Amino acid sequence: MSTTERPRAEVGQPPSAAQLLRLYERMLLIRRTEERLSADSAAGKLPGAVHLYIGEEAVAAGVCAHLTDRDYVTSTHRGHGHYLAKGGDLNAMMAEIWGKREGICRGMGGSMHVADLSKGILGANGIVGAGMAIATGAAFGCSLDGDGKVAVCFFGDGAANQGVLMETLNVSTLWQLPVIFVCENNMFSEFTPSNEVTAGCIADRARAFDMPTAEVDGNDPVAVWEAASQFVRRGRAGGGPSFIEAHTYRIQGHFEAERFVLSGGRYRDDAEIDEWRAKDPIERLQADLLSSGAAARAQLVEVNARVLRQVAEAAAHAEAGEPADPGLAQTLMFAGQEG
Ligand SMILES: Cc1ncc(C[n+]2csc(CCOP(=O)(O)OP(=O)(O)O)c2C)c(N)n1
Repeated sequence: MSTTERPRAEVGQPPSAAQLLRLYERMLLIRRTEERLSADSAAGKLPGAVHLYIGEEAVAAGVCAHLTDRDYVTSTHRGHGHYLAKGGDLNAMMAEIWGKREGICRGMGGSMHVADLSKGILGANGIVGAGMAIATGAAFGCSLDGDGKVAVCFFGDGAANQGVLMETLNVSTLWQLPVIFVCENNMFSEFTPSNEVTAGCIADRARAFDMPTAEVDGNDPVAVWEAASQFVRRGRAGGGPSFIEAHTYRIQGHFEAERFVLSGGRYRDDAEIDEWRAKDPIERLQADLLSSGAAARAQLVEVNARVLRQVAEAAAHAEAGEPADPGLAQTLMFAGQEG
């Protein structure tokens, strides 16, 4: 399947107007949150690095639209979008990134470890590729429970070169586990273009296991939504694992402030970034909503205002929070030791 084609087989119903509007709001929430994080990072207000997902929102939102709190997701070092798309609390995530006690991990994890087990968010993860084994283990649990839950594993094109991908594709196929692998091919692994470190087509690695596979335009929210709809349904019904390769682009740096480590060095042209800005998934969905009559402009303006208010409130809540308690680092190490 070409990168621009939508998967046709067993696609089922396209999203309704209400579903599209929810998708739009979720993507906008991720975008506005990260724009605020970008500004706060530049102002030196955030402890530690933040890896932003701007431009890739359609992938997390389009997939997680099909999940409930009982399903699981594993994430990456670029995890804010997955957390919010899966229904994680914005205030608690923002406070976590600010290193505050009110954070979802009491400020002990920061940006790269936002997690909420009550929502099935098994955690962002600084270890590239680590989510694959965690998601596959969660899917094994789902299959033992036998009640239709699924696990989704988000990972990057760089992570696709970790050996654990082969192990998890193998065992999930062998045991027909309800896991959906979602490779976010954003064309870079840190400062290296994907084509310098990644051989062949990533989706072919899943095809080698005869796994149902879709290659989609990851900047097309409807294409992602439709592919995920098909595969999540399949996983819930006991149809085993599946694989989505979503072609997208990282608009921001690998992390905010990357220019300080690059000290003037470049690894891509501005023209390439501009080319991808023109394929913005949120603007694309907005244009679709307006042209199809699924939403009126005033409605979208209102959604934008509501999202901006939520983000401003979350940032104010985080800024006013109490700094994390370093003593907790000792007691949160093992279950049951909490202070
Ligand atoms: C096991 C491991 N190796 C290397 C790194 C350093 N590292 C951090 S992010 C990254 C690139 C990951 O690229 P990709 O999986 O494509 O995700 P993206 O950053 O593009 O979202 C690397 C190599 C790491 N964190 N963990």
